[in-house]
Amino acid sequence: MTSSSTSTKNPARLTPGRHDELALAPAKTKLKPPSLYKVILLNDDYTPMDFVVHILQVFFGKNKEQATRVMLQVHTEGRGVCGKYPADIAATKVAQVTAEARKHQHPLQCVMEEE
Ligand code: TYC
Repeated sequence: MTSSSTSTKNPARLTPGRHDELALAPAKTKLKPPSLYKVILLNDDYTPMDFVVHILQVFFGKNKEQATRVMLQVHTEGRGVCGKYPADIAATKVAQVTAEARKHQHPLQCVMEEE
């Protein structure tokens, strides 16, 4: 690199006295919290209850009692909320749960819905 700070190759960057024009815009002050998405398990007739409880413990941080409660809600009502997350995290959970279910050849369905 041979050019010095007085080079004329890039006047906008290097001309003294113009650095104010290059300043970063002020930081945004009105940050909105990210939209949340519900991750939902759907009932089916084939996935074992124990497997659903395992999924809720491993991927949604539930203890055995909490996981059993959600599993039974899905079993009796058809669907249940596992948790609420920003979009990218919710999508990752859906993909992880679906992959784990297919690996064990269970038809378990997991979806996300905006709150
Ligand atoms: N209905 C399933 C059974 O009787 C249990 C089950 C619960 C399946 C929750 C899916 O998301 C589910 N084995």
